[in-house]
Amino acid sequence: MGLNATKKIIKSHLLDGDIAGGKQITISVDQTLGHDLTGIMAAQILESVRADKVSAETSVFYCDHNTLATSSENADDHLYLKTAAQRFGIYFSKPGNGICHFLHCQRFAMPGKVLIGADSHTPTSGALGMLAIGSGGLSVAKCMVGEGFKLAPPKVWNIALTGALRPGVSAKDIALEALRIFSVKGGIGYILEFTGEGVRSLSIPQRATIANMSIELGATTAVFPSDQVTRDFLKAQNRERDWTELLPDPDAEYDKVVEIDLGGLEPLVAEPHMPDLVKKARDARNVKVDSVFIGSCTNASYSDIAKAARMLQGKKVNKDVDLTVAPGSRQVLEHLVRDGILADLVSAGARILECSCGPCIGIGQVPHVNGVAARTINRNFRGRGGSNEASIYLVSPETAAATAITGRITDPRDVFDVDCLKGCNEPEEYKVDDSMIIAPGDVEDNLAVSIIRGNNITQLPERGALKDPLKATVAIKLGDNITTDDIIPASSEILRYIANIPRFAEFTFCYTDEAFVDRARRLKSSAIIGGENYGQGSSREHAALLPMYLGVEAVIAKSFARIHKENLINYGILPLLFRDKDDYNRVDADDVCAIDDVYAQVDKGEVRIKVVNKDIEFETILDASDFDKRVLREGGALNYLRNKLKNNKDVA
Ligand code: MIC
Ligand code: SF4
Repeated sequence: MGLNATKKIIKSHLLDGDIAGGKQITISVDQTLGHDLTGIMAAQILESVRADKVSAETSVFYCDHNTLATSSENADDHLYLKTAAQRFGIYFSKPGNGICHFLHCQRFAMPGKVLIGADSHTPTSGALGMLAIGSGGLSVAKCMVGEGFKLAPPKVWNIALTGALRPGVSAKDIALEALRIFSVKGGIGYILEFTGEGVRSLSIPQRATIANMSIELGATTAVFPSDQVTRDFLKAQNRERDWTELLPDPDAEYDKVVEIDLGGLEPLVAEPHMPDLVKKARDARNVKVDSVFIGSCTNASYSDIAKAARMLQGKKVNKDVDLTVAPGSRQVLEHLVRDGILADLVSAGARILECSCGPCIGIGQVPHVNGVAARTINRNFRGRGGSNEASIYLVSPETAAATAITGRITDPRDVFDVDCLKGCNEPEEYKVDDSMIIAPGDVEDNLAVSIIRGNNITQLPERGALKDPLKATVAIKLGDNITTDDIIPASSEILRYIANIPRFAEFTFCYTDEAFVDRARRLKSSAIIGGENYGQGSSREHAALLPMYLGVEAVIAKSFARIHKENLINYGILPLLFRDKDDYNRVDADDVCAIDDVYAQVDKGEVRIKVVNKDIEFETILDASDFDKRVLREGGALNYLRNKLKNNKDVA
């Protein structure tokens, strides 16, 4: 049997383990990325473990999330990130240059290579036939200094696309359709590999939209083939030399196969507050909307915005709607300006924002209380847009434009002759200008650069080895699908303290349970009870680091999202699974959980919990590799890395 495209990449990068076996494998890493939230963390880690220069082929820090700098803390963070990039030999993309995933596809992504990024939407680069996986800053920092990336045994799910999209139906609708069918948990444990004649009809930005939202399905990543479309895109970016073909063997095997007929799709929306609450746009037509946003790493390409602009040409944005547009990168913006498309948008009444994440993460354009927004972004969790009371609908650029005109969720085909969108394609040749990227080579002596650390940037908290025995009181009991935005919410007000752990920690679970922080502090040693898919969403490792800082020793849940589980292990918190999910009902907030012989039980992967105050016991599973168990015993990956780099230096 032949190999699929995913396994071809894994095979060529395999450092340890067997691609056909059921155990964790280790792969080598060619590229890494981080940004002004997660990259700060990665830089703090590199400093804390006294790393020299990074050794990955290409490492990039993008300044794209907190670019508004509404406070001096943000500006301090940017200066820290820039100087740390220069010190450690990392590319630095200046604010305004664009959103990390967008820019990575344009300027760095390469077929057949492995990218590990400190952001959950790193899979976007899978559009170019890369294996691009999101992880926490700590795991990414490890890859930067030459450690391989550890991956659960990969199961590959083939999504075969047949037919072609009809006008007015968008790549976003393919992602939403997949969410409708498979849910936010459907992809857990899988790498999605897209094949079929339908793929050939999709441009790289369209493939990027789909790969981007693979994380919303819970998947590890998504891989597209590298074909003539990929070659043409790289040529248009003046990077044809980076192209290699990557196709599955004709007799490639997959763990699962499904087919989606693109010709049968309709414009869709995801209702608040989960990306899988999908229905037809026409069935949501009574929803009145106050604001519309076209942008984010999912939908801010030239063709996305050109289509929306074509629909708005000669029309006005509805009087009750606020329309904002943020192009994905400066390259996109420049093409829109040169082609007069921006003028059409401005004349229709759109407000143009800078090329950054912005409203997607509540940095600007926070909806009013109980406001309703339609956005082309990828997640609509409660609180995501900076307000816990707002409702966000996920839509395509075409649906966004139609909605901006009517003031209600609108299927684009109901207000526009969508056949006229056919000519809105990507430019044949992009205007390439990397002057907003500072390359490592632009600095004479990297090791001589001093990192500028503003007052807001604290040292990372340290913790000792895993306690044995362990006693922890349940500080909070939660339901299913708890997101990292629930654990530590976004918005500029909160994220200004991203590098100041004691201040940032004050916001832990602030929307869910205002008393959590005080309780956890008082308890000193605590546990969290979660339902299914605990920690879904972003790679925000502060969702593990802050609980660790507040004394959380274990999270006991029905299931975990992959990146968050990695982050828990990295920060020395035990991620335990209820063996019998009904035991979830037997343990409550304030119960005292005790674990004896912790090291022995961790090694066995089976941990028995005694609920002291109820005199009951139940079994949990620690589904972790031998390496992860070692990291847990050492009290987390920071301790592990510190010890390892110190030993390497001692030997040298
Ligand atoms: C997000 O979309 O939630 C973010 C902000 O990009 C995060 C990164 C972070 O929380 O720092 C992500 O997706 O990983
Ligand atoms: Fe930025 Fe939003 Fe994409 Fe996260 S999902 S990288 S916040 S645009």
